[in-house]
Amino acid sequence: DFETAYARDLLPARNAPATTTLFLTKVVEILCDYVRKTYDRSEKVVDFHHPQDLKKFLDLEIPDERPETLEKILESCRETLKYGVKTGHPRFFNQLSSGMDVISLAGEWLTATANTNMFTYEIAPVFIVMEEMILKKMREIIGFPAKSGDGIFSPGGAISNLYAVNCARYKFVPDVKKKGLREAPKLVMYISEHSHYSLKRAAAIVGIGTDNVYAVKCDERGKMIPSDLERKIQIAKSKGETPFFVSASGGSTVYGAFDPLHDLADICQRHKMWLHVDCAWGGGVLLSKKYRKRLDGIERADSVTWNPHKLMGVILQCSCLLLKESNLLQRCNSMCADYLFQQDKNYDVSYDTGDKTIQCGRHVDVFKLWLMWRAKATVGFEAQINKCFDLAHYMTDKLKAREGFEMVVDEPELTNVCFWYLPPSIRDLPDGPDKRDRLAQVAPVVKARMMDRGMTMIGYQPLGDNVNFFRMVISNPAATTADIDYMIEEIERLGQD
Ligand code: ABU
Repeated sequence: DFETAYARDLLPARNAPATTTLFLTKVVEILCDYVRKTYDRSEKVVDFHHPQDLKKFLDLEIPDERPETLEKILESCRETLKYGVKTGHPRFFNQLSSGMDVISLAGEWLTATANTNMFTYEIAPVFIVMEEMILKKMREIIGFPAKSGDGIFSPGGAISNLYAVNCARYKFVPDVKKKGLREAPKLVMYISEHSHYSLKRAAAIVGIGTDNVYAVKCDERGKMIPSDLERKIQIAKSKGETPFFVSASGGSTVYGAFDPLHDLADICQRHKMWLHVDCAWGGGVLLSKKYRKRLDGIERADSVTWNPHKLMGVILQCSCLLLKESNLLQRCNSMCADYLFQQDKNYDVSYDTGDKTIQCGRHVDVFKLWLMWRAKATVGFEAQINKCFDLAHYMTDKLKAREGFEMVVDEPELTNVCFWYLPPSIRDLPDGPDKRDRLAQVAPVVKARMMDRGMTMIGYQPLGDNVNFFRMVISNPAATTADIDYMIEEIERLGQD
């Protein structure tokens, strides 16, 4: 009877295994109920409430004296899931990461049960050898040389990008690790105007400074223009600056654009600069024979960010930084703390990955990917990714043929479908500031109404000269053409004047 039982009645209490098993079985029932509802289209994606209301009816209090009963604890589990967002729902199109792969989920549950830390082999032996093996496989898929290279799983694409900037900076000015930036040349780096904001923040964190991050122009499809990069490098050099790093996008965040990697690699080679490819979002295309050419030239990069929790649909979070050069991470980041990384251990201490990270403790992110990859094989990922592309093409064709919709990018290169919805009242207005202002209000209003109904979700944003437009992201293999139709019809319903 959980009404009268408490945490103290569970293991490690005496005679507690049966109660513990029963309690955990109840938790698993709650989780399985949530998984079932996630795939049920009659269920809402979100039961949205504003923070002030949510705080009123959620019981958030932390007791100081009187612990809650196990029944209350189970109730907290139910409540937490009830008011969360079902990011695995087939009608959730809001984010680059979506879906709920059941095997990957099982992997995450196991990982939590193992409750260990990736910093040393001695406490995570199985996960450490898995990580080594998976990173090697990902490097091979990229096309990096087989006999060298390195990598690390990190807490998200932003941190993987930070690793890349930090490693490149170390490679160019190794002294910076000890002496700081005071005696370093004025390093400058290049991103595209559509790059993920984390690259600019990485520059702020490592002391390069955001003023020294130059944004390279993109064409109308969102692809970096190599001649503008070349021009900006020449200008920097003429001012005595030291260009050292270019970040290309392999699937930009909003448009899903792929930068021309061979052209950028030629420029980096000529100017002896580091080429990073941020394909956090689009890295999965490497697994598709049909679409991997989008990333032609990636093998010429020095570093790559690739998030399996995006296009590959692995449960959050799962992000990798892959490097062409061996040992750079260790040289760049090691602090040799001998309370943790003793060099006289009874095993090969190169397997203690903790000293090459910018963290200390590190979550196990590899297992859910390894398990999922085994369960579906590379061909399974390929089929799932190709399906997302098919859906994006289906939606693009539909929008083009439908009155009231206008594409932002005519032919998406990835599975981002960016478009405006023009309600009847503004459709026939002449182009100009008034129409733009009114169009800019459409997406936020429709989105707010959509959140209130809770049956589907899509994102929106402005970009450059383009006022607010919708960004549909298709990365959930559970979605179907009917879900795409539902979204289009929902926008029309909610977008009435
Ligand atoms: N790298 C985070 C991407 C966020 C999103 O658009 O889903």
